[in-house]
Amino acid sequence: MANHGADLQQLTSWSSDWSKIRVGVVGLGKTGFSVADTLAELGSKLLVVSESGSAETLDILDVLGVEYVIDKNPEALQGSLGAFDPDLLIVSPGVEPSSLIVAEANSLGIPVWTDIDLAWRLKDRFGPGQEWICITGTNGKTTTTEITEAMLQEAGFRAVACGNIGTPILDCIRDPAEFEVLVVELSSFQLHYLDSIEPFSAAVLNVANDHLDWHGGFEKYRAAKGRMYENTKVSCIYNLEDKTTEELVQAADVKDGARAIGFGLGSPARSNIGFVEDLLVDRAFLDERADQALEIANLDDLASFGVLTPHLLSNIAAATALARSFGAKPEACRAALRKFKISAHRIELVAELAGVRYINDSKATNAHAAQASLGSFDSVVWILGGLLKGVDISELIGQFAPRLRGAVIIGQDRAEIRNAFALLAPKLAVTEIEEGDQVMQRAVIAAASLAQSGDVVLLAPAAASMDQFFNYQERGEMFKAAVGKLGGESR
Ligand code: UMA
Repeated sequence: MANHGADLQQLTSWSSDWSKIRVGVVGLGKTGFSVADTLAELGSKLLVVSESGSAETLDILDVLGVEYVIDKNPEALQGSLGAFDPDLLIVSPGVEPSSLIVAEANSLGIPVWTDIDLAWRLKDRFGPGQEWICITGTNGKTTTTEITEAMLQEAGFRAVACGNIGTPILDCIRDPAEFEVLVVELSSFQLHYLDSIEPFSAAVLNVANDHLDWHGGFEKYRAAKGRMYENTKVSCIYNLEDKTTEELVQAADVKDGARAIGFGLGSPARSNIGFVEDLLVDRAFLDERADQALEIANLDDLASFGVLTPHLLSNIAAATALARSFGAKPEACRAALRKFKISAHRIELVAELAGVRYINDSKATNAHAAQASLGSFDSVVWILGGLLKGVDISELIGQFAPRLRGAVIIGQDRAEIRNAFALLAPKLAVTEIEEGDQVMQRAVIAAASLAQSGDVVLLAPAAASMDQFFNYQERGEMFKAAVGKLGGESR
């Protein structure tokens, strides 16, 4: 490993001397650009290597004087990095641990960080005291992050959501708004590489199979999620209905005094948050929690959420726990819930045509998310498929086959899904949509022909979208457009 006089242990602050280190930045999407931009400002010596990079981004790097190598060939990128001789690599979350570059860095003892580790050291950009509230989980991260942000803002805190949700964390660290609390959505990719942070409060919403090909198996994925609670200072928030999350809290090395707070759909015991009939109540963040509960909201306050699935109620309880742990008052939580608008593509009612409801849950990019939406409806024509990411979805198919009127399969991994249906629900009407033009429109027409009044046509693919669409948003937009073409009134 190179030694250029840099001691990474000393680099703990925005005001540390970052100019002595040589940093290899791997990947040039949102993360890589934010890292390069930040470290260029701090004077580090940089080489960005990436398999791709937009012309616009490369222009900016030219202006910043940052060197880069763009090459599809990982060996070429590795060669350039080797010649650059970095003290530190900062990788984008999409870069797999088994990749040549990461494997080489590990064998040479070169530390590998993500933007999250860098941001932790730079979070005093506008002074000390910024806190992080961190959220992960297989499913529901983004919604929970957004609700937490809304509650904290309503309570008067300068709060912002960032991380995997889409805004790179370094952008928020450097934002002149001088945020006092970041609500950080963390993916299993970011957690895998995470070195050491100290969240104010942390939540793991649930743990189920996802991204198994990236991590190399469920145990590694679970272990990555478990890192979320390490060093938490105030509240470790876990899901009472998901035993794994509680086990992860128990196994974590947290700061003295940190409390475990459970959230769930049932009536909460002391130190938990949950529901008593149609009331959301807090029995965690009040002095009289032994024998009292604090009302946060009722189901009428949640009207703007649309379809209130159990999964969504669980996210709301988790967000309430996080916001309350930071001191948001019950009335602020309630006001935020009343105003909240759920983002598009999450169990979104698109139209009702001839008694059939068309629901867009394109955000269901894994089996766990699809399970949450399938479980919310009694009779479903299910549009599914795409990239399964190494996950076997037969259990999901077996579980929900009795509720299905039919299924329409799209995407690259169709054969696997078709075989699972043949085995587990051989009598079910299953239509396969071949690749080609207007995949979603053909899928919606096929689903409509199977559906009967009272059914739901549900796009909940249980798979990633990138084989046929730019991302899950585009997949959802295409679904909405195709439903629109069926000729009904959109709502
Ligand atoms: N690249 C390489 N080599 C590789 C992999 C990627 O050079 O082995 C390059 C690509 O050519 C491209 C860049 O790296 O130039 C892309 O990096 P990236 O895939 O890490 O994507 P970013 O644009 O940096 O976006 C990342 C997150 N993406 C992933 O984790 C895959 C975004 O989450 C996140 O919003 C963003 O950082 C800001 O923090 C997206 C996501 O899909 C939404 N997340 C997954 C999920 O939610 O399931 C984990």
